[in-house]
Amino acid sequence: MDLLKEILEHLQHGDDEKVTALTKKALEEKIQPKDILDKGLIAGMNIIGEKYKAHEIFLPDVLLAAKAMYAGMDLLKPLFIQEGIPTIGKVIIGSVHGDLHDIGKNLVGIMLKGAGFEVINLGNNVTPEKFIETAQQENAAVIGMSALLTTTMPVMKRVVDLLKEKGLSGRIKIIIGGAPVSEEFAQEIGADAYGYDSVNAVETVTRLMSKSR
Ligand code: B1M
Repeated sequence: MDLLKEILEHLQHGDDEKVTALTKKALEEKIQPKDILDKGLIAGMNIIGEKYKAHEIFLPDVLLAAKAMYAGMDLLKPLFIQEGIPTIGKVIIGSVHGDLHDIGKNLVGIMLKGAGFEVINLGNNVTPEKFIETAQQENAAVIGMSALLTTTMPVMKRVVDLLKEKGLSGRIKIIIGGAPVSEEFAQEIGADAYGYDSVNAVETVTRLMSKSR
């Protein structure tokens, strides 16, 4: 079995030690970190999502798989983040209030850091007020919000509205993302942009930054 397939399998079994060992081995064999992430870790997590949806597995299984995903990501993280590059702008990121999913959002944070942005990661379950207060205090150019639940998507609109109420629209740009979110939803709520994955989020934030200068 090839290494990436093995990572995908062991991630599904929630075996973080095996995932760590295999990720190390894949790096030693010069497999690209992006391939380890996409074809091993994310692919495994997607299968977990399908199985969970089909009631073939339960929440504890998903949690264990998420732990294994983080074990692999910890090794890849430094490779995506080049040390010492000057920051090209500040971005506040977080998963919206009510949402505890943070794997995708953290991935977006890692990629943004790797691209030279200063990233302030507020974690998960972040209130609209917290997003905006922090962006103001830190003089950030962009707020990035993530939602994985259809029930938490409306929080994104509250942030957009609050920013408008405070007269900050345009000065602070908003990008949203997460599996149930779409370009149409971003337009509907008045967000500045939608990012469909972590690579696209970097391209989009770069575009937003150049507009806000
Ligand atoms: Co939950 N969960 N979960 N879960 N979970 C989903 C999202 C779900 C689709 C599973 C399913 O039913 N098939 C479903 C949501 C259904 C819906 O709303 N329509 C669901 C549910 C129902 C729940 C609970 C309600 C279950 C329960 O308690 N009964 C509960 C809610 C908790 C809460 O948030 N309040 C819950 C809990 C959990 C765990 C805690 C067990 C765990 C989260 C652990 C963690 O994050 N630390 C978990 C997980 C892991 C998942 C699945 C299986 C995987 C999510 C993930 O990490 N994907 C998920 C099923 C699925 O999505 N296939 C599911 C990998 C990650 C890399 O992808 O996050 O999409 P993703 O991020 C991508 C893009 O979306 C994008 O870039 C990333 C990289 O490509 N992106 C952005 C994300 N944010 C972005 C921001 C941007 C730009 C791009 O700009 C700022």
